[in-house]
Amino acid sequence: MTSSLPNGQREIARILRWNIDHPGIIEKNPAVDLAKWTLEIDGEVENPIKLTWSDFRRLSASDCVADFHCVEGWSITGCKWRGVKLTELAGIVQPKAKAKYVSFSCYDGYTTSLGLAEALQEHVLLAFELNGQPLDEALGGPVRVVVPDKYAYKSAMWIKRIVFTETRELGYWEKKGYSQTADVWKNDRFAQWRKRRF
Ligand SMILES: Nc1nc2c(c(=O)[nH]1)N[C@H]1C(S)=C(S)[C@@H](COP(=O)(O)O)O[C@H]1N2
Ligand SMILES: [Mo]
Repeated sequence: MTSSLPNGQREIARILRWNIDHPGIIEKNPAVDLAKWTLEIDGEVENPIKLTWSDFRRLSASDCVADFHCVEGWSITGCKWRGVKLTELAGIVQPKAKAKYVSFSCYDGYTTSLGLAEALQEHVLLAFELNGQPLDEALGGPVRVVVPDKYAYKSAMWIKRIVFTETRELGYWEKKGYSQTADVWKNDRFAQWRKRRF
């Protein structure tokens, strides 16, 4: 994987991840107590749910190895994530036919969104482990979304709520002119209006 980074990306060492200052972070590391942690999944679904930590950990888990690409140009290769597939959760809540998008909101107030088909790709995970360790709070623990092949601003840390919607809600970075689709293999970084302005 190291030999095939997308255009405009350079590899950095895994250890540096903890030192990067993310301008996107609204409030650094919202401490989420596992006893109080909940994940709500609702919107245009047949069976809205609110999971506690023990509910969530009873769901079957899967592994995914993927490179991680920030839109600012750094990549970390070979991240070994373990988590619950979003398709698994969608199977429980049953999105209605009119659900076309998925919005993610986080314990730090951050938001992002995906098209339904993008969100329901098999490799999209709600990760609770990275490289065999419980996911560090600084990297989005206890649970974050991981969306391989999209710039990392789509991979919401400290996930709190997932809402299936009929229309697209723009997230924190998307409102500032970053791409809604964010496909790393197409160098798809900015919204059209932002490309015209800069
Ligand atoms: N809740 C939340 N999720 C977020 C962000 C954020 O500020 N808040 N920043 C995004 C951006 S821009 C990046 S690069 C990655 C950083 O993830 P990492 O700390 O695991 O490298 O998280 C993404 N998810
Ligand atoms: Mo980023």
